[in-house]
Amino acid sequence: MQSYDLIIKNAQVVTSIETKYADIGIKDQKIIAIGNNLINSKETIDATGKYILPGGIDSHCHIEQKSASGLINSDTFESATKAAALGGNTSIIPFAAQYEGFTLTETLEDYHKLAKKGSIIDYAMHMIIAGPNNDLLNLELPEQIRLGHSSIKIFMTYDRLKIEDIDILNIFEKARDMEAFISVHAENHGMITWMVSKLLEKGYTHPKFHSVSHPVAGEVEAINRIIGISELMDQPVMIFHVSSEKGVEVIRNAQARGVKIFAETCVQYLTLTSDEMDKPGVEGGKWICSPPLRKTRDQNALWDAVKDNTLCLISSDHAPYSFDSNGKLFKGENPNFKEIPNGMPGLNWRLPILFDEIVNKRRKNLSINDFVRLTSTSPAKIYGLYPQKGDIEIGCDADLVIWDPEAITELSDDMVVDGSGYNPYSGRIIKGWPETVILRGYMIVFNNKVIADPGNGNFLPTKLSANVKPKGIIAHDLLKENNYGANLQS
Ligand code: DUC
Ligand code: ZN
Ligand code: ZN
Repeated sequence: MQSYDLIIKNAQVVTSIETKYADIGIKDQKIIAIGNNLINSKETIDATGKYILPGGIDSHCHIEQKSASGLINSDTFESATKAAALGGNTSIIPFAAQYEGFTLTETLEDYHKLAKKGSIIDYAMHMIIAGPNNDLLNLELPEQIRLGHSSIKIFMTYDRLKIEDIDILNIFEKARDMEAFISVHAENHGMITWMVSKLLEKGYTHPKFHSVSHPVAGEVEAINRIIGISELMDQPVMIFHVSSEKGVEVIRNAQARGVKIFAETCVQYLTLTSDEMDKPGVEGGKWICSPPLRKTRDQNALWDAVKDNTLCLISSDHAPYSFDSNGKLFKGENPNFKEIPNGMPGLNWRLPILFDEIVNKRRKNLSINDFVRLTSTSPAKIYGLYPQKGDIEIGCDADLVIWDPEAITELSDDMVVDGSGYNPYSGRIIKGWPETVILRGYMIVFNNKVIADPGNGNFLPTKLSANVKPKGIIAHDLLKENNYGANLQS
């Protein structure tokens, strides 16, 4: 008779496509049975009245990363992944940020050391490329893609990170040739720089002016530009952290005419507005992130776009800075909005808040299956982790989260285990909580306590997923083999 290491009994098993009562049998870190009345296990969990969902995958989070301002996020891989696990995640995709003057290889080695030492959950790794020189593009990149880093992030703004269109085109060409996917921070750098200087010149220094300084027009322009480049090169992209109604419109229109682009938003853009920054003193700096929080109207449009799949996943963009001289206030007690580092904590809060919005409040009539799709299955499918991650099926890693749909929690600063020391959602009362988290068959969170050790996480090498491959209908004159069109007869 089949024996198991662990059986979870009597719960409703939820995937991106169905919800059903079943027992789940686990052996050697994998799901090996889904059925009724499973028996013969070393350990059994009775999950009556609960839901079992695939572990959350937060595919956009910054951990121990050197920011454009030179400051490191207020987290270690240990603190960040504890927060992530407590928030129902079993995998993350943080960044290795390469700056001008550093090789991609040494950058990746550094971040891998940190992740290997501290992470309590599994992780893949995006590569940020900010200094795309010839050696990096021709020698390092192919090797790193081969080693399992199939995702590249580029920035169109931030002084030390942004790259010019010519470099974007070079990276797109390489990515297409070598089978990598590209994500983009799309905001117009010139517009932001100009707005900031005009506002500061007039003495508008309060945190609330951060939102004005990143105009929606800048997001729209950069999204349009990156779509044009993506179309020219037939290289699909992920547009990160879409924040505005107008940004969504551009993406929806491009998708409608057949451009293969993907877009995400983040929990903060769906649930907070720029009013958060309008608090006395510099308190509002806690909510400074880029793109900035927008208006209720934008929030509504983002939910509509989640509903119609214009936005196909929801991440946290976790990028915490403590609210003191080591973080948000590193330029002094009374900084202007531009001197406050950009970013908010979110690894711990993304899933509980979205569960409340989607499953409990039924926002836009989304379902619990949509919740799984947006927060686990889609990130796995897009970034090359599927079917190992992101689903509950025979053969998948046994990454499972037991949700109590009835638990009521008031979010507070006291709950914070990440390095920020504050909870941007403090005071919010939510229903539903990920009470038990299982990674590859081992319990890592039980009764809201982390019971795993740092170093527990495995690196997840990725390959370009078939879902995000080029369409293969590139204007054939753009192909190198055709000399970029130079030898075509008209
Ligand atoms: N914006 C980013 O682009 N990255 C990290 C945090 C932020 O606010
Ligand atoms: Zn970004
Ligand atoms: Zn980010």
